[in-house]
Amino acid sequence: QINEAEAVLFSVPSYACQRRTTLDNCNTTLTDALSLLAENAELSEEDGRGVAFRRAAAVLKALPVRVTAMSQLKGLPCLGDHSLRVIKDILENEASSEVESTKHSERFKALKVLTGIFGVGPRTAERWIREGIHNLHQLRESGVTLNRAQQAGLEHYDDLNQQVTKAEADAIAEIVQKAVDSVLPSAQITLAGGFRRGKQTGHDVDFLITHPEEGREVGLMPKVVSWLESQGFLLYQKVTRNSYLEVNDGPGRPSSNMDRFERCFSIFKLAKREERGTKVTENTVKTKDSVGAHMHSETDQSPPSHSHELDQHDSTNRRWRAVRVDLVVSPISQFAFALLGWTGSKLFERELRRWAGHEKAMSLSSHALYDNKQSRYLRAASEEEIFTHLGLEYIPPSERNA
Ligand code: DCP
Ligand code: MG
Repeated sequence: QINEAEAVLFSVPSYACQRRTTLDNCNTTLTDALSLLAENAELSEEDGRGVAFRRAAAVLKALPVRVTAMSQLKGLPCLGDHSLRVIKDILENEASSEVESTKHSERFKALKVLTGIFGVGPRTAERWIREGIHNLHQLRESGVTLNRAQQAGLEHYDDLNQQVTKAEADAIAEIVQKAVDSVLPSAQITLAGGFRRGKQTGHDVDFLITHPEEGREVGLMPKVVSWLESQGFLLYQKVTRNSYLEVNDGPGRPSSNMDRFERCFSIFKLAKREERGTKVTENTVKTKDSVGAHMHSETDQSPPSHSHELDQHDSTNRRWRAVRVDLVVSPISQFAFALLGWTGSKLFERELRRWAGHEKAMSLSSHALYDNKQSRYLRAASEEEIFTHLGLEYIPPSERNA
């Protein structure tokens, strides 16, 4: 038993962007529990509750020791009554009854399965549940109309719900680099998202693309996508156009947190490791008989041989797998903001924007930083400069895992 005197008290600043949060988490039991409640709230479109649980979990992730007694939590920020109740339950009884009943509830399970389909958000899932659709089988039988993204999501459900490894992310980086080199030499790609924070797995792979000369990046996305498509690397793609400079809310009036870069949501057809071998670029791109050819969709449609059947239905006998990839093109003048905005974690991003707005009277987006008091934009050529503008100590990507 630990008494008050032995309990070590920690001083934790209240914004996640003021803290260093590595991937070493001493409190996974507690943070998993709080994250599950956060997820449930988000799936139920109760975003306020979701954020509260996320913030509480993030405080525990930042602690250098495992919490074993409530007394250790004294003075810590962001721990509301509800989160404290859950933590207490787990410390005293090994498990929280609320977490357990949520985890096993039909509603939560159905929301998880349905939103696990690429292209399906909480609102669509909720509607389907009301129509009695709780799983993929019922969805397939229901005859509801799916959009193109959802069709691809359903088709590649198992692959897309299997974590992407760092090795796979690196293999995709090689392909994207090759694509960019082919259509605009000296354009640069940067791995962002969780992998940039040092995670070994992720739900997708995020890339930023830019060019050192402002303006040269214009029109780049369609060319990159065409190249990838022509090489048989894409199972699905949808490019959304940059509308940052469009009429209604130009730079002076940022209307939402959504950023407006040219962005491609895609599903890659990635050769499996055995097939990729060590020379992925040579195999997949140059050689006709190699994996690149297998990756061509026409090849897929052709002779329905026995092995082809296996190819389609049994992932262990397939030579490729589907991986979600996001591509974002940014002009170099906005690149530091794009990089900061696309590195995450999601909570870290949210906290940066909250800090900027509430503490500094500034508006931060993935495009720019606006100082409301000086009524002007603050330029930055690096993430470090943005932290400096914000009056924050620089936190490197590996410590943004809030
Ligand atoms: N991002 C954001 N707002 C969006 C889209 C993305 O703030 N509308 C940022 C925060 C994320 C990063 O971009 O960290 C990438 O988004 P992901 O959903 O891919 O998140 P991660 O890469 O952190 O997680 P995972 O490892 O599961 O892919
Ligand atoms: Mg990601």
